[in-house]
Amino acid sequence: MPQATYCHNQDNNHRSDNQYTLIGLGSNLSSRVGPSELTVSTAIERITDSHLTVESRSRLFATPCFPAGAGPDYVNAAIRVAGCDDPRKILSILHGIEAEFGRDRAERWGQRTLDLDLIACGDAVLPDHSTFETWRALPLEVQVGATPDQLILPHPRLQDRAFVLVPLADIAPDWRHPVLGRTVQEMLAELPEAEKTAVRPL
Ligand code: PH2
Ligand code: MG
Ligand code: MG
Repeated sequence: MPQATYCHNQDNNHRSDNQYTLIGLGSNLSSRVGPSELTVSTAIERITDSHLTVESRSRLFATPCFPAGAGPDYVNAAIRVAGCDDPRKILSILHGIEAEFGRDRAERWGQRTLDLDLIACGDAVLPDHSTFETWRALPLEVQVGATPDQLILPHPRLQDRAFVLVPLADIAPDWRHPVLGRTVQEMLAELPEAEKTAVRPL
């Protein structure tokens, strides 16, 4: 095993080998287990009980809905799962858990009981670099109405969103974006200060 690539002499959150999967959690509507905060923390327990190995979890954060006014504030968090071999299998496990928490995928865009987003799987760029680039470069007005029908990795908007990057900085500050070449910490440093301070730890 290539154990030497792990940084045993550092905080476990500062692994820079990218050999893990990053998942974002969000909720802005109560589920059967309760309000969003409880929904997100229960979902993390549920993922821990699945076949996925949760290596670390971020704090929970209250975040303003994006786009502003589209719905209630969210609770967001992120987790790091060991390995990065089979993103489509991980996605199908996540979809199953969303359904258990009452996620209705036809519901209005602004509100969801539980949203589990596959943010990154190690260095994977899916389905290929050029499709990834097309989605990453999508103008803001098109982004709101366009949903890809295939898995795009890394998540094409992760570098723009404080509600994704602030939780990620808790668990994977040194993960490096395989296309942009920047770490979570570096991407976060480029966001406007007001967007970062609007993401408040709970
Ligand atoms: N998710 C969305 C749309 N808007 N806003 C915040 N603050 N947090 C989210 O997780 C979020 C959002 C679509 O999944
Ligand atoms: Mg989402
Ligand atoms: Mg989603």
